[in-house]
Amino acid sequence: MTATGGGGSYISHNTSMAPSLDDDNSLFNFVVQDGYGVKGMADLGLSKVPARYIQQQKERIDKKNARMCVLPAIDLLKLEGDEHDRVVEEITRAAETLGFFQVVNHNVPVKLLEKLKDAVHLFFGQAPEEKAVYRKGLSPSPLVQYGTSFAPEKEKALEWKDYVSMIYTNDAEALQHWPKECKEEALEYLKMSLHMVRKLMELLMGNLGVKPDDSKIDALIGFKMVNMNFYPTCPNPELTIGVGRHSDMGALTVLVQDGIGGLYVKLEEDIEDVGKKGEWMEIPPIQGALVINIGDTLQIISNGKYKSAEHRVGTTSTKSRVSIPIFTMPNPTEKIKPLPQLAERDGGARFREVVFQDYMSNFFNNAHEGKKSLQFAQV
Ligand SMILES: O=C(O)CCC(=O)C(=O)O
Repeated sequence: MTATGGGGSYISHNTSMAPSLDDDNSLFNFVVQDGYGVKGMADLGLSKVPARYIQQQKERIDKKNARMCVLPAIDLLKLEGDEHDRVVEEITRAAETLGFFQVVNHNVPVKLLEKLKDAVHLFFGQAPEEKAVYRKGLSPSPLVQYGTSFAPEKEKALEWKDYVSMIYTNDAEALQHWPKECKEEALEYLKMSLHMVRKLMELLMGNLGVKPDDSKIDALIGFKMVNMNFYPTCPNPELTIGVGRHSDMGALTVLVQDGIGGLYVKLEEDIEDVGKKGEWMEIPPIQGALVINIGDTLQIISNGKYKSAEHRVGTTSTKSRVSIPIFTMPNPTEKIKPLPQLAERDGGARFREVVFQDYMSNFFNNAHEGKKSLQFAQV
């Protein structure tokens, strides 16, 4: 079977190292097992995507009809002045509706964000064997994992993305184990972003009527991971996706995207001045801004008041795209459940108590499927 229905070769040049892309097993071994990734495959010079990457119609992104989310970035500097209350209101409203917002004046130097994006290109621009040392099960450190797609063994169609995940334990281990091409930039980005994450958590918890204290916030963001995503150019962007529909499982995600675009969020309900329930909107790249999104953990503890955002990523045929999310999550042993005062006020808890490790295992053991992950905790 071929990508676009016709027979023949996928590869227009450089065939000496090419696997047979008409053969699903050969393709899977090359891209996933051998660690060539989508980039290694795309570098062969594909004229069309292999069948394993063709999404069902309902998963494809109708880019022509998707609107841009026009909400302006929130200026965090204004939290310090007269407009404090209005800015808090903007943040909490975004958390209660779209689950996504962008921020500027976040205190992470814009120059650092630029260096970080360059570092991502440096890492993924290496020869496949340099990256493949970090493959699952082979990586010299449990803190670092390189891979492709999200759950390749489980997915009906593979995602057009390579990634490297770096778990944070402490600075020394990060500098010792994270890949040398990006470790300094990634660590600096994480540490500088965490000030903002704490501040946002304080505001969001405060809005739930919880007096923010450090230990409560630590419990919700104790586990931190920086991912670097690389989306190679794709010959058939209309047929593929970079990341399938999902919500993040943690508390807050911070994300830098480059200028290519392609991040879409779904409206869970009608939102005044934004759009209609069920609509997908693109979160436009804003130079120097960070994207923040609410994860399932905040939806659970707020008893559904905050909305984890269902989102996905498209592909493009013009330029490769990079993004760098920081996932902040509860520690694996942490138990999460709706805050008792909210459950009481709402006439019952909408989610059961879950040990975060179990939530994570369920998340990673399934292919992306929108907000289905949240069902694991639903009562
Ligand atoms: O690349 C992006 O903009 C989003 C990435 C994402 O959703 C993820 O890595 O889970």
